[in-house]
Amino acid sequence: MSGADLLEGCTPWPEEFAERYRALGYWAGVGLYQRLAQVVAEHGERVAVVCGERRWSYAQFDEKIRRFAAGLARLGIGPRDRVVLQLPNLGEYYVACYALFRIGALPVFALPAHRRSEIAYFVEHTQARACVIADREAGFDYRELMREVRASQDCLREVIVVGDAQEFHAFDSLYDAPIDRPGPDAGEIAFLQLSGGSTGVPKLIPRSHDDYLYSVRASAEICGLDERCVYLCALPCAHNFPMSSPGALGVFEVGGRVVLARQAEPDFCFGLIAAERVTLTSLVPSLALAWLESRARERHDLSSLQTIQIGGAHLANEVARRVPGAFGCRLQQVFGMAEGLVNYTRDDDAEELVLATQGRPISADDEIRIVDDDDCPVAEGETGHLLTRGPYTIRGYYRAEAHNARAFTVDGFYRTGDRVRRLASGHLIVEGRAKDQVNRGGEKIAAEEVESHLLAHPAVFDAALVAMPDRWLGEKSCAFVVLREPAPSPRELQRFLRERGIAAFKIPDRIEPVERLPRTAVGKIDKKLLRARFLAPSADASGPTH
Ligand code: OOB
Repeated sequence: MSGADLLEGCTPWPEEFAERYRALGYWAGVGLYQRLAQVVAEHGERVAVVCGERRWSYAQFDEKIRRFAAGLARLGIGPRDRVVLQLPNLGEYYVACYALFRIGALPVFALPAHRRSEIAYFVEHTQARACVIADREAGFDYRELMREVRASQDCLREVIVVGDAQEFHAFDSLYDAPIDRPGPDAGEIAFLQLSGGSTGVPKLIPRSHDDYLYSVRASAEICGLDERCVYLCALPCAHNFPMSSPGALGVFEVGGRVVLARQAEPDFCFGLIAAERVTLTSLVPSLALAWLESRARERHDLSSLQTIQIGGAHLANEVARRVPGAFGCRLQQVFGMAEGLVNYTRDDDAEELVLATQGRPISADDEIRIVDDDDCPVAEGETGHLLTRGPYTIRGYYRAEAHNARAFTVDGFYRTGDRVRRLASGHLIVEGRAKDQVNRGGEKIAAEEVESHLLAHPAVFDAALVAMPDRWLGEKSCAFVVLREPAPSPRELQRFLRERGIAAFKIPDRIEPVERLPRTAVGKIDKKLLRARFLAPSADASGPTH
C-alpha cells in the first residue's frame, strides 16, 4: 500500500524503508486476523484462551471472532472505523480485537482505569463510532460512563457491553452467522495504542498489521515460544507488554494457551499458575516485588514456570537478583515502548547481562542512536538520549502534526525520552528519563496532563507534577501547587481531579502547597530542584502526608 492511501492522520514509512522491510521479510503482507486463521487451521483443537471457568479451543475462539465480526458489520461498523475498547482481562477482549482486525476496523486500546475525561477524548479525537465495555468491574459502572460520554459525543453511535447491557447492545447478542469478507491490506493501520506521553493530551500510536505482526513473531521467536507455552496475562491485557512482547498475540502466533488473570494479586495468580501449569508471565517491577514478598510466605507449586519477564519501569538490581531463586525460573528483562522498539535479554546471555541490563533490540534493523542535548552522538558507552527507528517503530503519532515535529527527528527517529547507555554487546541500560513523566509502577503519567487539570481549579495559580521515590511502586507522584485564597486542601484538590474524570493512577499521591515554584534561568519550572527535595536525606519520602 502506498503512503498516500494510509488512514488520514498517520505518517507512512518512506517508500524506500517500506520496500526494504518487505524485501527482508519483516513485513510479511499478512493481516493480524489472517495470521490467527492460519494458526487455527493448524491447532484448532488446542486450548487458546482460559478465562475463569471458560476454556476455548482455537476453533471455538475463531468461531466467536467470525460471528462477532458479522455482528459488528450488522451494526454498520466497517473498514477504518474506530472502536474504543475498554475491557478488563476477559476473553471477550481478544474476540473483539480480532473481530475488528478481521473487518479492518481499528480498536483504540483504552485501559480499564480510564474515566470520562480520557474516554471522551479518545472518542472525540478518533471520531469513534462505537465503544466496547464491561458492565461493571471493581465497583465501577462503565455504562454510566458511556451515558456521559455519549451525551457529548455525537459520533459515538453504538455501545457494546459484556454482561448486563441495559439499554446498550449485549456483547453476546452480536454473535451472528459468520460472513466471508476480504480482510484489510496488511499495510493498513490495525489499531491505535496509547502512549505514556508527556504532553497535555494523551497521544495515540497507529500500528500497522505488518509492523505489529513482525514484532510479535520476532518476540515469540526470541522468547523461544512454542505450542506448549502457557502464558499468564496478569497485567492489564490492553497494555503493549502483555499484548505483544510476546504476550497474548505471541502465544496465539504459536498455538499456545493464554490464561487471563482477573486480578494481579500474588495469591490469586499463584493459584492459577499451579492449576494451569503456567510456563511464562510478564510483570512490572512493582508487581514482581509484591510477588516476591508473597512467595516468601507461601508454597504453591510453581514448578511449571520457566520464565518471568519484567519490564515497563526501572527494575532494581537487588530485586532482579531475587527473582530466579524465589521462583525457580529464568528472569528476562524487557525494555519496550508502545511506539515500537522492544529490547529483551536473551536466554543465552551471561547472567550479569540478564540481571543488570534491559536487553538488546529485537531486530538487526532497529537503528539505535544515543545522543546529547544537541542530537550529537555521545561516545561509546556514555549515557545519552535514546533515539530509534526501525521496522516496527512508528514514524508519527495519530493526528498530532505539531507534536510529531518535536517527537521525531527530521530523518524519522523517534525520541524515546529515555536516557540509556549501550554496552559493547549491544545491550542497553536504562539510566533515567528526560521526558516529563511519572512512571508509577509501570503506569505512565504525563506531568503536563495532570498539571492542566490542576490549573483548571480556580484557586490553583501554578502547578508542577514530579516523581518521588516509592519503595513499592518505584515512583509516586507529587504535585507542587501555588494556591490563591481561599486555598483548597490537598484532599479537596484530589477530589476535584476525580470529579474531572481522570484515571485514579493519575491523581497525585501527594499535593504540596508552596509559595512559588522555582524557575530555571530560561524561566521553565525547575523540576530537578523540586525532585531533589525527595532525595535530600532530611526529606520525608515515606508517602502521602494526608
Ligand atoms: C512499556 O511501554 P509503554 O509505552 O507503557 O512505556 C514505555 C516507557 C519507556 O519509554 C520507558 O520510559 C519505560 O516505559 N520503560 C522502562 C522499561 N520498560 C519500559 N524503563 C526502565 N526499564 C524498563 N525495562 O512499558 C512496554 C512496552 C512493551 C514491552 C515492555 C514495556
